Amino acid sequence: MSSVKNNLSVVKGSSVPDVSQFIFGIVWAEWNTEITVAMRDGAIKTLKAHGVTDDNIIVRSVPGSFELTLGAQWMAEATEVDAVICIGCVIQGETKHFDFICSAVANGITELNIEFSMPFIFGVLTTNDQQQAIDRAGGKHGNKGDEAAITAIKMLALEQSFE
Ligand code: DLZ
Repeated sequence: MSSVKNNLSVVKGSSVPDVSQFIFGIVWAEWNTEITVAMRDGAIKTLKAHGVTDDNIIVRSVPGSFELTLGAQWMAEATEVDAVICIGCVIQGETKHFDFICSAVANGITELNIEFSMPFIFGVLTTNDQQQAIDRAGGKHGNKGDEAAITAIKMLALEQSFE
């Protein structure tokens, strides 16, 4: 993808290297917005804390988690992103919708990783209830959006280590 990544100097000895020259995409789902916005903002904050500028963060939304795969694919095709962080929150309901959405988005994002040979991060909460989601979107169990950003950074550092 982006050619600038070939110039990256990974900081040795640091568990999370400087990735200020990489371009990151974030695709977030509008379902359970209060959760996904907190995760999205956590991911952006974490990227910036590691030196990524606003210009190198491309953010788009999709209606629901099911649409994350196609949204991320379009982003990868249309831009120079080096990694895409996919953010969603699927909460168990009374029907089987939960199972279908979770399995579709997990499989879809897995396929994108392989198809593009690029990190597409699975930042999708799959919880039994709203409270479990709140706890993981800036609550007592941290923010999975932050963790998704760190995962993207670490995968790019891993890729760099093979070049
Ligand atoms: C339909 C639906 C339901 C019931 N629940 C969720 C959810 O908890 N989280 C989420 O991100 N999206 C949900 N959706 C919407 C689907 O992801 C999708 O947008 C629709 O099925 C249209 O394809």
